[in-house]
Amino acid sequence: MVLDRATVLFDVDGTIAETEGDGHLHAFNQAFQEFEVPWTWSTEVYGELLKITGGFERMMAYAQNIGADWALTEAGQARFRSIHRCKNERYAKRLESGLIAPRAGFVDLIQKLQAQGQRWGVVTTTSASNWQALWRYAITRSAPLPEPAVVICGEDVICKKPDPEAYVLALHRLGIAAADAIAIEDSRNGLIAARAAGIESVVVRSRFFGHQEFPEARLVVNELSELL
Ligand code: XBP
Ligand code: MG
Repeated sequence: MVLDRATVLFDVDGTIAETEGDGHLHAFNQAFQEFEVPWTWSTEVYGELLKITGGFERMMAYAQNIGADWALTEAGQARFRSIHRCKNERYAKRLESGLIAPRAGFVDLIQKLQAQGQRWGVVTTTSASNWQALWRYAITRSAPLPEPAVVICGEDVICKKPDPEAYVLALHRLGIAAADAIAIEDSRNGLIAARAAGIESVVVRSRFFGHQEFPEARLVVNELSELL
């Protein structure tokens, strides 16, 4: 069995659910419209922007790319903090409407880990509110699941993935060594973060990162159900 460690740490976006295209991207464009920012991100542009982890950081990187200096001033950044909050509210609404489901095999995998006496945790660079909305409206909608033993979100760290900080913090909070955990990620940034924390990793291919190469992964699968 590949998931042969006492604790399995899951990335969120792209790994537990395909949240980016139907969720975050749509919500970003909604927020831009509401705040009268003249930006509409296409799927192609968003695919490139996903190299930047963190929604706020992503907007700032885009502003820099297109020379929108007005967005980078102190006042501009404060406005984009509000736009980011609005994006997350719109994202939660989309989840509440039942638009996004966990990836195939996720619920079964958590139940199997529980039956085998293994713990699971969440290590993500998304905002805590986004994780809570996914947990409430998508993951536990149909089946009750054991709560994760640890949840690390974007607000918990100074440096987001590919920095290992989120994984190092998860190990610290769990009081375990890297060798006692295995991570499941969908992106190169996430894989690099987990490996830099010394954690073996499995990659599940996702819509936006499926084409990437993952030489540091222990295994690459197309669906979580392959890990059952
Ligand atoms: C993915 C991310 C996140 C989301 C947006 O995180 O980079 O930034 O796209 O979330 P992961 P926020 O794959 O580690 O779950 O807008 O809340 O930052
Ligand atoms: Mg991800």
